[in-house]
Amino acid sequence: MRILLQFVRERNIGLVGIGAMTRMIAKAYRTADAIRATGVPVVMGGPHVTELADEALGRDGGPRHADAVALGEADETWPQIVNDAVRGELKDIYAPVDSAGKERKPPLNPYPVIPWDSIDLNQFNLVPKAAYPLLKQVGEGWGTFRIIPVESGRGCPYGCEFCTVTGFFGDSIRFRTNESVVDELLLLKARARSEKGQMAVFFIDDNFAINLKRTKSLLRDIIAAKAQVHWVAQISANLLRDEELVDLIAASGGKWVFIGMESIDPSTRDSTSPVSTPPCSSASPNATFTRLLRLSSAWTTTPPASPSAHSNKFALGPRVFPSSAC
Ligand code: B12
Ligand code: SF4
Repeated sequence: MRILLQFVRERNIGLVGIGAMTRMIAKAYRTADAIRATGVPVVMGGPHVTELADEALGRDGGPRHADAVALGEADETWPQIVNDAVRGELKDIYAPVDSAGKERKPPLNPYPVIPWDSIDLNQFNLVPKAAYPLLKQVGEGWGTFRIIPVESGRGCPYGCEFCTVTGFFGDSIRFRTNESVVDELLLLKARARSEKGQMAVFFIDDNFAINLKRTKSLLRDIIAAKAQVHWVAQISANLLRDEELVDLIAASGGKWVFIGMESIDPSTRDSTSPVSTPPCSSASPNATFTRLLRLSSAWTTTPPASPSAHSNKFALGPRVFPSSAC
């Protein structure tokens, strides 16, 4: 916190934006409180404050943590927030609505160019500082391992009860163009080449193969442009039955796939019904999976009592990451 406050002071920062999921909201509020105490206004956004804007604004009887809250997707409201902050006229709430007051989902086409050639990548490094010297001994380039988030689309049609994604991003999916994703990968690939260290891309779409035709066309374009980087994505199990998709995943640099499952044990799954039946939980692992280099599973609601017992059912021994996203 001390370093952060020093940074805000030394750089003469005039406005701070903080995004947080519910999991980290307490820390986000503490950080916002400390920054506001220095006189710098704080804007908060993300899934938690979108649901509970009154909490962040101190309208629920608790302390106020933010000068303003951006509801939902802020791609188009952010410029307005910055302009209002410059004039010292921040409003409490910014909602992504059109002139008629109807909710507006920002299109992902055109998509902004992210300056990956110059951006500081340290924030994406998963290797703790203390482990640098040890890892460097493993081999050239192992001092850092950066996982870079890249989105190719937003939205999910399934609306599972426990998940915020459909409510937040909508039930129709917006995609970036293949060209825009390929160009971003080419930038990252060039950066990885110019620096020592390991780098992989995490396609943060909730279901990267939700539209099979589009995903295959994107993967083909990645291969054709030689834009392959090592990548990770979340894909529902039913879609991975498609052999051609798995071939394209491998050829385009895909190394790990997160598969969301309520449980691979029907008795555990039944005990959670009718909480949800996401498509990601409806298929069981088949032979296609064994062709992926790594397999990770994410139980969408209830991790089985004994993950190791279930893991034995996979040929490659998956790692277990309990998670609510597919
Ligand atoms: C990628 C991802 C992860 C990755 C993050 C990797 C990384 N380095 O980015 C990993 C795997 C680590 C992860 C972990 C977890 N995740 Co997660 N994750 C996601 C996912 C799939 C994408 C996030 C994303 O980048 N979205 C795309 C961007 C564009 O959207 P965004 O972040 O929401 O930002 C927009 C707005 O929210 C807003 N905004 C956001 N921040 C700010 C800030 C300001 C100032 C402003 C103005 C606007 C603004 O504007 C943005 C542009 O429109 C989302 C689901 C989703 N589709 O969003 C879940 C999601 C965020 N995760 C979720 C959860 C629950 C978790 C875990 C708690 C799961 C678990 N049980 O362990 C952990 C927590 C990790 C932690 N550190 O504590 C929930 C959060 C729900 C909630 N109420 O907060 C989500 C929404 C999924 C769900 N099932 O509902 N996650
Ligand atoms: S759990 Fe997965 S399938 Fe269900 S709404 Fe969330 S992202 Fe969509």
